[in-house]
Amino acid sequence: MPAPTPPDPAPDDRNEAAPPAGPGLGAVVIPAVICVIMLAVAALAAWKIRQIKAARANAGAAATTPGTHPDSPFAPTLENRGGPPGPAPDGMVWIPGGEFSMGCDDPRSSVCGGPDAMPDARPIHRVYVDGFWMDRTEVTNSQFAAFVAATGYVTTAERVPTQEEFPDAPPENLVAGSTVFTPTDQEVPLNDHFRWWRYEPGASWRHPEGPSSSIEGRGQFPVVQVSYDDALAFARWAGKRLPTEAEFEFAERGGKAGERYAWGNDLQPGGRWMANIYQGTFPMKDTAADGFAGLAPVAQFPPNPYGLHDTAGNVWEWVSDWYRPDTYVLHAKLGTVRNPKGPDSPFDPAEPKEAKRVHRGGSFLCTDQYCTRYMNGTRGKGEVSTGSNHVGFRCVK
Ligand SMILES: [Ca+2]
Repeated sequence: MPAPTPPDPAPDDRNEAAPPAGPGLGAVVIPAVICVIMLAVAALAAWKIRQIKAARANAGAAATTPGTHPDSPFAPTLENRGGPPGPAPDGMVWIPGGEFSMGCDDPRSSVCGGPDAMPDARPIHRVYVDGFWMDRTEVTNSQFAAFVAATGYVTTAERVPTQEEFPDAPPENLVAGSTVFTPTDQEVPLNDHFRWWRYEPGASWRHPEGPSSSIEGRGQFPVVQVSYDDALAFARWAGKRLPTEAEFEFAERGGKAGERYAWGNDLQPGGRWMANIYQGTFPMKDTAADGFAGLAPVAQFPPNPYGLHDTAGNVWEWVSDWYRPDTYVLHAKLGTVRNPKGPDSPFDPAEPKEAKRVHRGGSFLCTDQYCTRYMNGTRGKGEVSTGSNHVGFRCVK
C-alpha cells in the first residue's frame, strides 16, 4: 500500500454559467483572462503535487534498500564456507550460519511500515551463529498428530488450569481452553487487543477456533494453540530443538543483509503477495487479497533463498530465547556475539509478572494498520503457557 498522498487537486471552480446575452468585448476578454489565470494556478498546483508525490516515492525507494544505502547500519552477511555436514534430514534445509547484522530499522518511514517503532529490535548489531538444519516449513497438524499418537502427550490448552498456576483467577474461569481471534463487527480502536481476542473454552490444537472447529482436512496447516512447553515437547520427541532468536533471524534473512522482507525489499514484487498476512480493515474484515483469510496450509508462497517457507506470516513461531526489550542493547556492547541464546530471565515492562519467550515471523493477522512484525528482524513475544490460533513453531537440529 503506498504512503498516503495528498488528495488530487480539486477541480478548479471556473464559472460554467452561460454568458449573458449580447456580450461586449470586455465581457468576453475579462472572463477569458480570469480563465487563463485560473488554469495556470490549477496547473501549478498539479505540478506541485506531482513534485511532492515524486519526493515521497524517492524517499520510499531509498527506504526500501536498507542493505545497500550508504547510511545503512547493516553490514554484509558473511556465510560460513563449506556445505552441510551430511544428507538433509527429511523436511529440513541447511542453514550455513555465519556473521550477520541482527535487528531492524525503525520501519515507520517505509512503505507499509506500520505505526510501531519497534525499539526492542535495536541497536542493529553483529552476531555469529553456527550452521544448523531447519525445518523447511512450520510444524503441521499431521506432524503434531503423529507426535501425540506416539506419546499420548496432552497440550497445555487441553489441561484444566489450576488455582496454583493462576492464583488470581476466579474458580469458574479455570477451564481448559485457549485464545482465539474473533473479527469485530465494526471498526474499532487498535489500542486494546481484547476487542478481538477471546478466551475460548475447549479451544486446542485439535479445535483451533473452539469446540465446533476441527483440523479435519487441515493436515497440512501449521499446528496452532501450542504453548512453549508443547513446542519443546514435540521438538525433543523429534530429536530436534527450537531455534534461537538469532538462528531464526539468520535463517529468515536468507544470506542477504538488511533486506526488509524475507523475499527482498519490495512488499509486493510484481504486485504479488509473498506471505499470508492481513489485508483489509483490521480486525473487522480480512479481504484475503493474498489468497487466504486466516490460516493457510504451509508452503503456499515461494521459499526464501535457503528454501524456507513462511518465515514471514501465517503463524508466529516460538523460539527459545526469553524476551527482554533490552537484549540487543546488552549484546551490542559485546562486539560480535557468538551463538547468543538470549537473556537468563524474562522481562516485559508492559506485563512484568508474565514470563515471555520470543515469537518470530508474524502471522496472518499482521497488517500495516496494526502489526508489521512479518518484516525481517522484528520481534514478538508471548507468555509461555499461552497458545493462540496464530502461534505455531518449527524446529532445528
Ligand atoms: Ca491472508
